This record gives sequence, structure tokens and C-alpha cells, in this order.
Amino acid sequence: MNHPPRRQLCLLAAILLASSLIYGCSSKPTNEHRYELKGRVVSIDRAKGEVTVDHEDVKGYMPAMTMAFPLRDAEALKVLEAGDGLQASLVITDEGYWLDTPVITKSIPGVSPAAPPAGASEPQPGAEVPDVKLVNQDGRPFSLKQFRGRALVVTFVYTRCPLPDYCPLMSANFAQLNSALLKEEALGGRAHLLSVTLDPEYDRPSVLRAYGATYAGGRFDRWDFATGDPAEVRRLAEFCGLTYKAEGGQVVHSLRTAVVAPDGKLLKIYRGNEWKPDEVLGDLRNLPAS
Ligand SMILES: [Cu+2]
Repeated sequence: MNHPPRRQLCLLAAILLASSLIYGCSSKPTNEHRYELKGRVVSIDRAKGEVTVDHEDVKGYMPAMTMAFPLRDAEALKVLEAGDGLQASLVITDEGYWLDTPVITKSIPGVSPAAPPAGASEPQPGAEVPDVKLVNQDGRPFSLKQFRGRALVVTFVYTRCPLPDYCPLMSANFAQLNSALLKEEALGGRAHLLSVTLDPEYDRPSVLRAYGATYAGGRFDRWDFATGDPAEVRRLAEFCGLTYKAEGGQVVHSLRTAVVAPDGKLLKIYRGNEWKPDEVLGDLRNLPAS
């Protein structure tokens, strides 16, 4: 791997800092909080404008973990490589969070960067979804097969997730789907929702029930929350291409939402948090009538 000489890097860092300061002057959303974040780049998704960072404790906000952040700096996105050191401001507002004012430290030649986490493979539409056995918010065991004949929309969350754009957003989206399924009887009879915890040891049925009640409004007839044997949870999550690991009371995780057809085969996978409830409702409405 080629590493630019240090002088160029300092210049680059200065330009990056200056350019992000200019961006920083544009209109500020309300309720903005900034925290210093320091860590090592694990991977970069240039198309999505995201960088996954293995970061240290963010004082006053979150413990050390590895997670993806939007990086609002086009230049930095271009030059970042896995293994680089990154220092940036973590900006949190009502609308979301992102990194800005990045300062990049290139990895030292000869020192191999931290290996990226083993990526789960991405499932293909049409693949048979594993028939995992789980337990719902009432402590009732079930297996995915029991939903055959209806479409199943599955997502993964954990109740202690602190990041507004991650689990709370998935659950808010599912709450919208739930309302639609409850309102439209024809649709409700053809589809079911399932939120599976990535923290099955902490998220026991009673915890899920309390969490679910805040989103599902006490109506669990179209929406189940599932925990169970961590190995079963992992089997389903990894089938969906989701990576996660527990770290200091938190779960570092990516996001996947799967639409399973009534025959138990994968119809569609939504990656990340940008999908809208209407898209999923569209998928459900377009299911061939059974
Ligand atoms: Cu989360």
C-alpha cells in the first residue's frame, strides 16, 4: 500500500479541517451536541458516505465500540483508508448524528491495520430463511415456520440501543407498519412483524414486552418481539447479513430488515436505516394473492 509523505498529510488534514469548518458555519439545527471522537477506521462505504470506526470512549455520550457513522466531508471520504487514525466531532441533533471536522492520521507503514470484522455474507432473494426457534414477549416459544402462509417482516434491535438512528428508528418504522396492518384488515391478515433482539441475554421476554408496549401500543397481535438462544438469534441475523458483537453493555451492530414471502423464502433485504415504511407496505401489497 502506498502512503503519501507526512508533509502532504498535514496539509491535507489542514484543508479537511478548514473545509469542514466552512460547512460548520451553515445553518445550525436546534439541539446540537458535539463530542470528541477518536479511533481507528475499520472500513469505508464511499457510496453511502459512511465510515466504520473502532473508537474509544466518547466522554459523556457512549462507551468505546465499533460502529458506522455518516461522515460529512467528501474529501475525507475520498482519502480515508482502513487502518487510518481518525479524530472527529460526533455531532448529535434531533435529526440524527454524523462526524465532521475529521483529522486523519495515516497508518504507519509496516504495521498492519486492524482486520475488519468478518463480514456475514449477503443473502439472495429466493433463499430459504432458516427456521429458527425463538421465544416471544410472552415467553411463548415459536419457530419462523409458524408464519408460513403470511409474509413476515423481520428486523433486529436491542432495547438499550442509545442511537436514535438505529434501533429506535427501526422500532418507530415498525410501529408505522403495525398501525397499517391493524388498520387494513386485508393486509393485516397477510403479514406479520417480528423484531428480534441482538441482546438476548438482557432482553428477556418481560423486557421485550415493556419495550414493545411503548411502540406497539399494547397490540402484539400483528407484531412479536423475540429473544431466545443466542445461537439461534445469530443464525437468523447472520443469514440476513447482519454483523454484531456485544461490547461493554452495548451491542455494536449493523441493520438489516428482511421481508420473507409467505413460502418462507427471502423476498427482499433492506440494509441500513434509510428504508421507509411505505416501501415495505408496497412490498406487502404487491405479494401475489394466495
Ligand atoms: Cu441499535
